Amino acid sequence: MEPNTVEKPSVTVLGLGAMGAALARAWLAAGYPLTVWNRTPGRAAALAPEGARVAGSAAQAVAASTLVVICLLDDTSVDEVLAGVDVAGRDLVNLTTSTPAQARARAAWARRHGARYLDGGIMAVPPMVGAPEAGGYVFYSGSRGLFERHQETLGVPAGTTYVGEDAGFAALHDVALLSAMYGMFAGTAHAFALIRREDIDPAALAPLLADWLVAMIPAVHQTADQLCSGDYTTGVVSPLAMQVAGTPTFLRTAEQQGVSPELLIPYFDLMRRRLAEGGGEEDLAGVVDLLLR
Ligand code: FVH
Repeated sequence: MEPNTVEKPSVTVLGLGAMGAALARAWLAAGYPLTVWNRTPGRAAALAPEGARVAGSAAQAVAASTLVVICLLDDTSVDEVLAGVDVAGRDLVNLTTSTPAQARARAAWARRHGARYLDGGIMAVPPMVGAPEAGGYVFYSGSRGLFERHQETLGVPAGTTYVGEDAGFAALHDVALLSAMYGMFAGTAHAFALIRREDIDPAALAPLLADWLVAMIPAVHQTADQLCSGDYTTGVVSPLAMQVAGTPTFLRTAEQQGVSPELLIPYFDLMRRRLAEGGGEEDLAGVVDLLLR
């Protein structure tokens, strides 16, 4: 086999919590020269035996590489770490979970300070990093040219999905997917609560629940198609009128099982409102519009 003679670009990672450390280890394992910094120095020192250069300050770490990856707790910690640091000429990639507005403000801040900027939203948990088979990936948004320049390096810890020039879009996609996830977790919590006091093994319900949720996934695509076309009645197999008629059964069952309906009620209320507005022949796409303020 030909030896790999192409020099790998140097990477700096600021923040070595569970996620930052996983990212750092993925680049180290792939042979990238890596400089690390963390507020609590022990976390950086732990990576030295694996080949990382440990910077004495965030400023030194930023000075060590053109590509600087930031993975801190939140936007406030990014403020604190970058305060007074010279970022001119750097390519900042901020993987810290942020709101779209925070991401856009950070991009503007980077521009004012002479840095290029990409924002990222990580769709993975730490064990999925550096494990391509796990399917984890990161949304990126901001300069397409900058993304393409670093795509190979950024693709080492996890897959890359570029979602647009607007720096806020990675955060928006991240939050959209995670919000849907919490809706699913809410439904799952309610389902387990319903059987909690019965002689039903949660481990027996789990595969049934998981398979049912997977079977319902096509509804995501149908909703998107309906939102795109503006016709919410095409392809409807479970009309809203029928679904709303069924909601008392869900609420009575919850009551009989001694389970609070608090996770279901807000959604049922929206379904009823849409029905009252004349959406009985639709499926559930109309709920999307009711959420818009
Ligand atoms: N871990 C996960 O499952 C999720 C997966 C999806 C993406 N998130 C986001 O990734 C960011 C980092 O998360 P993390 O898991 O690494 O978080 P922690 O293990 O809690 O580490 C936090 C790091 O941030 C440093 N830090 C916090 N506050 C400050 C500050 N004021 N100044 C400087 N550094 C700060 C902390 O340093 P230390 O406590 O070790 O000194 C850690 O390095 C995050 O946005 C997730 O939402 C992870």
